[in-house]
Amino acid sequence: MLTVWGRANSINVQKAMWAVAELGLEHERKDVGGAFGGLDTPDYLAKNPNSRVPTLVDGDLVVWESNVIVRYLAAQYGAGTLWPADTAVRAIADQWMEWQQTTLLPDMFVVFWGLIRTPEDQRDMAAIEKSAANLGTIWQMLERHLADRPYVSGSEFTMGDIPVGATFYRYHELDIVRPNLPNIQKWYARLRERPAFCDHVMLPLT
Ligand SMILES: N[C@@H](CCC(=O)N[C@@H](CS)C(=O)NCC(=O)O)C(=O)O
Repeated sequence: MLTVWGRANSINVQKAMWAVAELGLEHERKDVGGAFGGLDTPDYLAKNPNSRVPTLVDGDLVVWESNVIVRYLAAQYGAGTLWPADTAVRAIADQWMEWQQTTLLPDMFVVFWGLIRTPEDQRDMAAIEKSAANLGTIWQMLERHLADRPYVSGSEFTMGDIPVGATFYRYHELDIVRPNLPNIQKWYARLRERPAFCDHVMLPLT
């Protein structure tokens, strides 16, 4: 049985859990991180010296970094579904997974932490508004990409939808100014039809 270590309100844990649920894998999730603590114990550090969540344990394999966990689960258990058989399709899925970490995340971090996890009187609203404006531009890239395909890597839902899908949920829920993103909204409606997305990602922002 798989074990996912990490609190349910972490976006990085949510990506792993969304993949686990899409694949219907028997699993347990153990609460660590955030208010649960436990990331600096010798036992946890032996599994994850990066002292972050999530960590996946699958038999003898211990692996961390959320997008790597999603890729591993897809490759190991989702050949032809989450893990596209066609390497060209897989490259596009991979591309948007990397984009989520390298391009979306920095500004998402500023806005999410600023508005959700920082007391109102300590917020740097200038930084939050600047990052929110940047995000409006950044999301337009995916908006254009989705103009002629229903999912991130083409005609089918794959691992490529998971990191950006989890991030878009948060972006959509935040109290910020957003541009009109009709293609993304149609894709987001498709994601909301997936029970795994609703159960593991569409949680209150805390
Ligand atoms: N690049 C890592 C980042 C992991 C990370 O920063 N996780 C956050 C939660 S989203 C964390 O562990 N924070 C400390 C905590 O939960 O106590 C990944 O994608 O897995």
